[in-house]
Amino acid sequence: MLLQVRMEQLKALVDGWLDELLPDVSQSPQRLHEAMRYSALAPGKRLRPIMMILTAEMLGAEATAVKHTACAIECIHAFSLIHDDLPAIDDDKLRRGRATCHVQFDEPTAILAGDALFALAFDLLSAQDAAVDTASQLAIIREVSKAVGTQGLVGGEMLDIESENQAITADTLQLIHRRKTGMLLECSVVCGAILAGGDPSEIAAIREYGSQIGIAFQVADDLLNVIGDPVLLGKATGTDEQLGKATYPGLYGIDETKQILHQRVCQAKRAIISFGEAAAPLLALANFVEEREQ
Ligand code: GRG
Repeated sequence: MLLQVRMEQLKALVDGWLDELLPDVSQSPQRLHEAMRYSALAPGKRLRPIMMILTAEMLGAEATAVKHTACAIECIHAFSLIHDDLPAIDDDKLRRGRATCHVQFDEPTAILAGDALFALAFDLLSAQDAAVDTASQLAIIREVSKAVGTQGLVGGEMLDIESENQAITADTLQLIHRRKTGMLLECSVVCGAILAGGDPSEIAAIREYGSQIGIAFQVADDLLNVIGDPVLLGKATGTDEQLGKATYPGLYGIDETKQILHQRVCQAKRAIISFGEAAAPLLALANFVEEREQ
C-alpha cells in the first residue's frame, strides 16, 4: 500500500485514540480541557505515533499494542509545540494552520494546557495496556523521560535559545537538532520496538534508524523554513532567520543542507536493511522525511 494512504489511515486511528484518551470538555476545568484538545487534535501529521506503529508492525505486533505510548508521545509533542510558540520563546501566531494555543485562548491557559498534556503523557505511560510487562513499561518510561529531559527536548530547546545570534560550530548545531527534535522521534521507534518485544540487536538497529531520521527531520524543517510553502506547512516561514536561529541552511547553505539531509536518510535506511521486506514502510517513511513539503 502507498505510504501516503497508510499514513492517512494511521493518522485517523491515532486521532480516534487521542479523542478517547484526552479529558472531556464537559469536565472541569473545561477551558483547560478545551485548550488541550484544541492543540493535541489540531491537524498535524501524527508522525511520531505513526513511526511507532510502523516499527511495532515491522516486528509483528498489532498497532493497538502501542496505543497508550503513542498517544503519550503525541501529547508531549503537542506540549512542546504550545510552549515553543509562546511569546517568551518563538512568539508564533500560526501552528498547524490555526491560531496558536495562546492566541486562541490566552497565555496562562496555553502554559497550563502544555503542563497538563505532559502530566497526561506520564499517566498514559503508567496506565498502558495490560499486555505490557512491567520491565518493558519501566524501560519505556525511562526512554521517554530521557528524550524530554535536559539531555533531550528541554535541553535542546535551551541550547537553541542560547545559540540565537551566536556563531556556533557544526557539532553544536547537530547536538541542538538531535536533542530538540531527534530524540523524541528516536524514542518513538525505540518504544515501538520494545512494545513489540524486539531483541537488543533489533532495538539497536531501530534506534540508529530513529537517530538518523530524527536529525534528518529537523534538517528538513530548517530547509522548509527557508524554501517551504507556509500554506502547506500551516505555519509561518522565514522565522528562523528573523530570530537568528542556528540552522543547517544558515551554516551550510541550501544545496549542502540538501546533501546532508540525503546522507542522513540513506544512513537511516541502511540501519534497518536487515529487516528485509518488513522494513518497506519505514524505508518509505524515510523518503517522506526527505521529500516532505509539510
Ligand atoms: C515538551 C518537555 C517539553 C518541553 C518544551 C518548547 C520546548 C520545550 C521544546 C521545543 C521543541 C520543538 C518545538 C522542536 C521542533 C520540533 C519540530 C520539527 C516540530 C514540528 O513537528 P511536526 O512537523 O509537526 O511533526 P506536526 O504539526 O505535523 O505534528
